[in-house]
Amino acid sequence: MKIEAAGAILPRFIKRSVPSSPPRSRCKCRERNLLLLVLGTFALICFGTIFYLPDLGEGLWRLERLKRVQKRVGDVGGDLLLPVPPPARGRPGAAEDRRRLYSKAQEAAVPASGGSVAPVPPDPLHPVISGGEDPDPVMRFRRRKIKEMMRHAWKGYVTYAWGEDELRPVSRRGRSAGIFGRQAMGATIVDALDTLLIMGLEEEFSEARLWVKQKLDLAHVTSEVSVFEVNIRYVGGLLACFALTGDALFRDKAEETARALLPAFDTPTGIPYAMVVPATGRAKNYGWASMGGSILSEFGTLHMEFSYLSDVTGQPVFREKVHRVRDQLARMDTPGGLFPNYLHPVTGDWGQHHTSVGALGDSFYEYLLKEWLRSGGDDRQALRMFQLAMGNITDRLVKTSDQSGLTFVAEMHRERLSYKMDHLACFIGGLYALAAAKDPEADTDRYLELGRQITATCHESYDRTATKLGPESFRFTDQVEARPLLQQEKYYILRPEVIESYFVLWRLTGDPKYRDWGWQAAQAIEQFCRVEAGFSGIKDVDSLWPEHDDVQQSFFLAETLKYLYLLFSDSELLSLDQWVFNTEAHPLPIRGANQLYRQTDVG
Ligand code: DMJ
Repeated sequence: MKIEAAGAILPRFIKRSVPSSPPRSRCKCRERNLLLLVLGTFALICFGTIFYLPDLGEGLWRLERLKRVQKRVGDVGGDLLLPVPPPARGRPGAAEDRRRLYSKAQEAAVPASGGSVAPVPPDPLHPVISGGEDPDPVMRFRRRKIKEMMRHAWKGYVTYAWGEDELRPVSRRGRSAGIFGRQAMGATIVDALDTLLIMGLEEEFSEARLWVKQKLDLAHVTSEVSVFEVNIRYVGGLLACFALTGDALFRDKAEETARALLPAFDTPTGIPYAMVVPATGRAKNYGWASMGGSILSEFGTLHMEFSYLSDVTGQPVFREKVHRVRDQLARMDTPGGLFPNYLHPVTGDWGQHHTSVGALGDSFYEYLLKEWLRSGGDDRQALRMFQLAMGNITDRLVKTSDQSGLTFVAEMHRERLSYKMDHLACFIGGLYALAAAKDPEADTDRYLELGRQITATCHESYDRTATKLGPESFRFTDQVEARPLLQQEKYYILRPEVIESYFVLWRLTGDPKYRDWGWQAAQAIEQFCRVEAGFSGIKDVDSLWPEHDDVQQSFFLAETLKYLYLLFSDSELLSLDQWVFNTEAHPLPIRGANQLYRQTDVG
């Protein structure tokens, strides 16, 4: 407020003194007084800012606000208001692709929150897996705030739902998620483990590890669990912890859990069923999925974890299963070059011709590129399929809206386009950018630009709501752009995909606007989703008093908070040159590029 007042004084002072030309002595005296007043105000603010800096809370919130105001007042003394953040240290640049992308981004970027970026080669021998503070005090403050949010989410879960799958933060009880069977299987514990570790929450990590050691036993669950969900959250989470710590407990639990899923693969095609009862091996598909079909985003999202598991256990069975799935897919004709979302595991026929990078399709595309990366470039089949699939998606599904010129990815239903994007589909902005950086044959400029534009569209989907949180789906019609059309599209369940793309784009381009967008989202989550016992999804992103859905999804701790934390960390922390994130944000090491790969030759 003081700064706004100062900003208002300056122009008035200049205006009054010039045209009226008062007597020299009076003018001088008034000038001196005003000047003293302005300088005094600036000195007070600077002193106040510095004084409050060590006091993590208030002072830095104020710094945030000051910074915003500074942006607004522009040149009028702006530099005096805030200390210039120290230059960023050690932004990695070992990979040539990264350097190329980075300098391109620098040309285009309009710095919004300061902090220059100087490429310095990372040390490949010492992957940074915790710490990683950013030199910019604003980023350090934001990161501390995200860590506090993680503590709050965790505490609520520990207090009211320990051992259950998820927390109901409003009614303060546990929630058994169904996708993990009827028994409580501690999904939040396993999903959150690596976030706790990366954030340096050691006590919390230790209590979580103890639960894994004493209680985690998916192999004996007597009800149906989702093969996909168990893989990405449990197997992925445990493997990430094994890589990060070298603690064999995590590897052994990952193996035990993945073994419990293997009966689902016993089909004529090798395409697994969606659900399995671990204790009996009975497997089946969802009744609603196109005539008993398996789902592309589910059976196509196993490769990273299963292949890595084979490498660290020396047991080839896991890799064999997923390679069979891939070989089956690679043999099939794709209608119009697009992969339909359903495939029958017995007949090997496609189901309904519905293609989407949102629900039912999304992470299949993600894993094609990422498994090629994770395998250190070994899995060429994955890269080839990625190039083909994304080439056709880019040609046929990427569209631009009429009024605002927003780029989005449409869906295809039979031969008809549907101009709708799911929140889930927003990961694709980051994926385009990753392909631009890593795929040697990608059209770098085009893919990077698509990554930027689609991410900007997803940001619009947040910015155009009352809460500044994005809806579950948004549309592009004559009436609306990047807005939900139906009431049932308006909910936000703490999903990560938009923030995930901000994170990837920030890492690959260095454009500070992604950090600002991430911070906007974090503040909105804090304002509308935080409740006394944790964080809850909301039912209407357009209501300023939204009703809570009373679920704290485990992916909020695994993904949303982790990506936010990394967004405000130094880029050396879990460098994208050494790690690749599975679809649940669990970091897996890149073979040949990461000392923590921990391959075993046994078996
Ligand atoms: C997560 O479990 C994963 O990101 C998955 O790939 C998609 N859905 C949720 C988050 O929205």
